Amino acid sequence: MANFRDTILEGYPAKVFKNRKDHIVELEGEDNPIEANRRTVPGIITSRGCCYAGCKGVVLGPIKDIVLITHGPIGCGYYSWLTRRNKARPGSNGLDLIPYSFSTDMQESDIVFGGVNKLAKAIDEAVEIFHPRAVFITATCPVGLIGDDINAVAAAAQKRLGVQCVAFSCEGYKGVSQSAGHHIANNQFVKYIVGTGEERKMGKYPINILGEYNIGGDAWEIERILNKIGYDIVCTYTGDASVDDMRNANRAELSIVQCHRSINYIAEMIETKYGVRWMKINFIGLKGTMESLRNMAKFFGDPELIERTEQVIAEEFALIEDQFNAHKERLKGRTAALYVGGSRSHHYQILLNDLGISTILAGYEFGHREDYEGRKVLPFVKEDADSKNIESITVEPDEKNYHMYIPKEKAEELSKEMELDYYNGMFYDMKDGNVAIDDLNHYETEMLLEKLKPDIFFSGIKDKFVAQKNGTLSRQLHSYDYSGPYAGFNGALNFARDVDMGVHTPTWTLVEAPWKKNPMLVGEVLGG
Ligand code: CFM
Ligand code: HCA
Repeated sequence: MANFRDTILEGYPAKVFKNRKDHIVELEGEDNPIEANRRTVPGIITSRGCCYAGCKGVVLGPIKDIVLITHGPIGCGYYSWLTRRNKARPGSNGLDLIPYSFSTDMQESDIVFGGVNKLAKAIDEAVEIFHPRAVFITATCPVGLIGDDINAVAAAAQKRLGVQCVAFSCEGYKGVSQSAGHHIANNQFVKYIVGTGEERKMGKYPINILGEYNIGGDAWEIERILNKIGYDIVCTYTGDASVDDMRNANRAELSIVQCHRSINYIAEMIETKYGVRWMKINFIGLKGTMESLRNMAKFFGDPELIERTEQVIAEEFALIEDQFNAHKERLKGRTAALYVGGSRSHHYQILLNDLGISTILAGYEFGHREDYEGRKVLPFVKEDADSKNIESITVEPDEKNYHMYIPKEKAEELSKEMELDYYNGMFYDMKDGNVAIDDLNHYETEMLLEKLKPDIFFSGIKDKFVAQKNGTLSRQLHSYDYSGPYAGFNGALNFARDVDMGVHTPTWTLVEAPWKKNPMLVGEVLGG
């Protein structure tokens, strides 16, 4: 029988075959190159979003004390309004503007005659009513097409109103996915936000949490654990974030990076500009959480912190262990397929593994090659190698970057020594014979459900019901289906409970896919 990859590819006409063949990989051995971060075939039903979604919705969306204006027709603002479940509550300045959707609601006349006056008026109105700590303006496709100069509008408004106004030229059509939007947001942060904060007294072990967006309350659970250990959290980018805290990111000693895809740029830029070192961590899964906490303590190298970390790990684990194991007992041996943006398809394999569930297929919507294949980097290597935890390691540094590329064998040897295995891509946690698919489309989704028959399909809203109607349990790994948090110790238990309920609900005995009863018409590709 043809293998799964061939079975998928057989269904494609020649041109599509040529495009898709390198995006689908059956893993074998060490070296598994995959095509990623490329333009989607027009007409294929992709689950990807756009540049505006990555900038406005993902990176800027969770900041609670700014007015975030969508300059464009109302749909873009409306469909990115509260769908991501990035939770927030008012901070010390009392502001939480997350429930609002601000848009200039561009009409035909604005497209023809220009929308800058309407935008300026919208900024005036919003500042007068809401008194935000800053105004961020995001561009949608027509803004770039008609040439509205949002940077000039922002500069004039800032002068007029005395409130910081920053423009983000994240027109939806830029790049090939959300990923371009992340990069644009990161660039503006470094240019206009980081390093503009008021001096504040720093506590012990000051850190930034980067790439954590508080979906379903994840950041709150991570912060709870870190506070308990004794870290001073300077700011979070950008879950439940205050822009004024974000301004002080340069004052931390370490940035921990949860989602690498959306925020790696800023981690590196803050390090280059201000010398704040960064470390990739993962608070999804028990093993991930424990290892991350230990690596952080090791970075600071203080014996007191190392001891306190072990204490908190033991305490937290003891609180959930019995219940977690009870769920594990009911779940182990199941199989899963995962398809999420650019980070979770890797992280959740670690939590599933804690539960004895193996991942047979995984893919990213917009991950880059390094998110799959890994990027062999060594953190904290400076020319003078002054870091506390690498005294015994000498490596030739490259010209500029402390996070250097080094030979693979050397990287593996060193990362073993330092117990830092989070610089690996998703393939590191997958086995031979597992399948990886980049930018999975709906035809491929149906094929995977039919041929690989995973017990659970973890993905997003666009394919959820394809799986459910097929009789396969679906859980959303973007929004957590109204549940969460899933990060940290309590999050792992919530996840185990939700998956256990989903797998064992008696509903499945009552569901029969319509095509199991009645024959259906099957389309045929002509000229393929
Ligand atoms: Fe990072 Fe994210 Fe993800 Fe992402 Fe997203 Fe998201 Fe995601 Mo949806 S920032 S890459 S652009 S972890 S919104 S919180 S769930 S696709 S895997
Ligand atoms: C986005 C946001 C999204 C979409 C989720 C989904 C999110 O990419 O614009 O498709 O279910 O997490 O809210 O990724």
